[in-house]
Amino acid sequence: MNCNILGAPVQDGAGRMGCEMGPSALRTAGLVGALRDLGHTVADLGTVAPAPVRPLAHGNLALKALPEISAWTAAIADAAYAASADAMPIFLGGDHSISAGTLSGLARRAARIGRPLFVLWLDAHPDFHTLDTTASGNLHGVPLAYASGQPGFHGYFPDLPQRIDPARVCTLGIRSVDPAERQALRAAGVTVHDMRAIDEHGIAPLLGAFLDRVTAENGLLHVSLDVDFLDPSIAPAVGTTVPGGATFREAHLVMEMLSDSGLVSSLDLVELNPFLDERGRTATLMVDLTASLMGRRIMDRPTRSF
Ligand code: HAR
Ligand code: MN
Ligand code: MN
Repeated sequence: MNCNILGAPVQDGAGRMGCEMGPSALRTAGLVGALRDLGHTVADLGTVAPAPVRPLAHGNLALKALPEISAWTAAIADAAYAASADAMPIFLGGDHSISAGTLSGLARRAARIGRPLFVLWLDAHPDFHTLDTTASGNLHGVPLAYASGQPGFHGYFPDLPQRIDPARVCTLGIRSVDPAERQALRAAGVTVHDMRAIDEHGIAPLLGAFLDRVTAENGLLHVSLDVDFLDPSIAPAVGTTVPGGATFREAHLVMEMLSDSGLVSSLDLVELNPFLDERGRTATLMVDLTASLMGRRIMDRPTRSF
């Protein structure tokens, strides 16, 4: 496969600094080499340049860095559209606000080629706040709401070329949801597989059912992997740790099943804060998970097994 690597060193969407170093840490942990070892052709397209910032005033006074994140979203959307023309893009965050841009650009690409875009959101959080409902004001908490056309972004974030149907979004690993998000997720029809569902059923059947839906509609599949999907004991380098996350094997199993499916057309690696890491172990784990997604195997498995 041909892969396009693109850095999006955004940190203003998170509550603390450090995600700006995410792309460097993922490169240092050997992302490009790992992909090449698996036989992929990799182009490192470098770093997205932010668009000019213009002043924006909003009634929610808690909002932080709205002009900056709005500008980043415009730049990243254009870059994502371009990077998805001829290859599988892998976006290196940066906090999760970058997905406002990646999802926008990828939705435009999917519409252009006439296929539905599905999203697998691997995260402790659904990131389904609007500009009006976020209480923290941290804009890494809004990208999924924005990209799926929830109200209140007009005039503040770039107008979406194409919204993602929330019925084609599956969130997995969720364990921190604010009341306004809970209500909006239900109303919009997003599939939410929280950690309790994973405990009760196991992660494989939940993911398998979603992949069957993508297959049935001949969809494209974007995967957005937030570091805090993982349990903090294995992935400490994130500003918003939540206990009770995915285990090492649950995370690799998700990636292995995604690889078997052959459905994944784009990937975000987000929220890595190298300032909080322990000797690079979280960056290394994110690279290893990407390798599993891109075909690394313990043993050969000739047929799909779920
Ligand atoms: N829901 C909380 C808020 O809006 C926490 C959002 C945290 N988001 C991320 N990415 N870290 O998932 O502030
Ligand atoms: Mn997130
Ligand atoms: Mn999160």
